[in-house]
Amino acid sequence: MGIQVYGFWRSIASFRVRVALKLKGLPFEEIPIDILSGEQFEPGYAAVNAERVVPTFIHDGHSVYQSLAIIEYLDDIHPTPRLIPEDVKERAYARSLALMTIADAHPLVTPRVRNHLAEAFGADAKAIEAWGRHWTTEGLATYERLLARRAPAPFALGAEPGIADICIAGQVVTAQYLKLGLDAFPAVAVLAGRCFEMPAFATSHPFEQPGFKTASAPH
Ligand SMILES: N[C@@H](CCC(=O)N[C@@H](CS)C(=O)NCC(=O)O)C(=O)O
Repeated sequence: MGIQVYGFWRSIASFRVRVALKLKGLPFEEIPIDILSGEQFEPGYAAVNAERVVPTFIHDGHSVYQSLAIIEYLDDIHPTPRLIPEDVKERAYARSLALMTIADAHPLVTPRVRNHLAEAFGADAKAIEAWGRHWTTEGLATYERLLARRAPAPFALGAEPGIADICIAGQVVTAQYLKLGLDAFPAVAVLAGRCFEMPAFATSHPFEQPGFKTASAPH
């Protein structure tokens, strides 16, 4: 049955899973769910994912949700190359870096939050964009401070890319959506540049996905 991923071209969480699968060389089928048009709420997908978000990862019929849990699962079923270190302290540091995007910065700019800002508080497109720019900048600034304390060598945790690099690269993609420059975040820019030199990252970029070419919504 192999691996299927319900995802969306623009989804940063889907990007994280896409990169992880490609770094491990695992073939997968991506099934698009258009989260901008509300397809995540249709009964078919709502039955697949109780939270009504992407990604949903399916391995031999077994479902896993949440990009961090999915990447941990991938390390368990296919340990090479490891994306989360085995060393306890390094693993905690890798998860800390990952969660700064997964738990803190990224959830604030998802469609459900942007839609709620408009519907419950009357925020217009300009206000919602300012909101997104603010929280995305906060995320970039946190990463920049952390990379200044422990310099990439050359990736966030050492010689090979892992979950921390995947998450930082995803934060940079969000910045690209919002046309935020990275001049104030040079360490983040260099690290992301290094990541996107690798085919696993480059071919996972949202703008490289088939759905991007046919997208009618602004991005
Ligand atoms: N924390 C989740 C993120 C899930 C999530 O918010 N996904 C977004 C796309 S990146 C989504 O499906 N949003 C739908 C919505 O906001 O309505 C993960 O890392 O997998």
